[in-house]
Amino acid sequence: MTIRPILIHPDPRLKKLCAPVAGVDKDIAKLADDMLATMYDAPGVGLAAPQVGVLTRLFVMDCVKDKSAAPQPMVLINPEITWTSEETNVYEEGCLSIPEQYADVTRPKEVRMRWTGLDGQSHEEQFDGLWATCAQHELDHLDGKLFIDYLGPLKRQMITRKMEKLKREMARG
Ligand code: K2U
Ligand code: ZN
Repeated sequence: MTIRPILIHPDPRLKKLCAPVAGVDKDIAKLADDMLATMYDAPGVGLAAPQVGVLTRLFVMDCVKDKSAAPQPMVLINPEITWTSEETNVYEEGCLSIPEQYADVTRPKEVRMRWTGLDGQSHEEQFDGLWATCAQHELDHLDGKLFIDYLGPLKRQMITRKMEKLKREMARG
């Protein structure tokens, strides 16, 4: 497995609509393996393919909070939402592509998703808690949407300017 660099906002690749995965093959399996390694290394609880520069509809997540519990890595290929709860909740979200910036985002409290697994089979599951928030956050990435897109224009612009400054400093080394 390879830890891949994570793109930092603003980057046009983070705003693109990702293409469906045509077939589950060894390249997709390698991408998923690298994304899980990159996610755990960050650390994070989710990661979408466009965040490592691959504009395809795949994300990984593992929202197990108890570090003494066994990890529960999930790979969701061509995921789609099949149901959302009326009830919403607010979570202070972050993003590995927008480091050290956090803001409250309101999303449906529970969500059902259908996807293709690495086994090539169709799966469907209902998520709640952090799993629900993370799954919706990652699916947004596949549609070129970032959590800052739910904020007002001034707050979004302030965060973008901070990231532009960070990228200039990173470029200077
Ligand atoms: O997509 C990403 O950037 C990964 C996020 C996923 C995420 C964002 C907001 C809420 C839940 C998940 C990273 O995991 S951000 C780091 C993090 C870690 C623990 C809890 C929340 C966020
Ligand atoms: Zn994110």
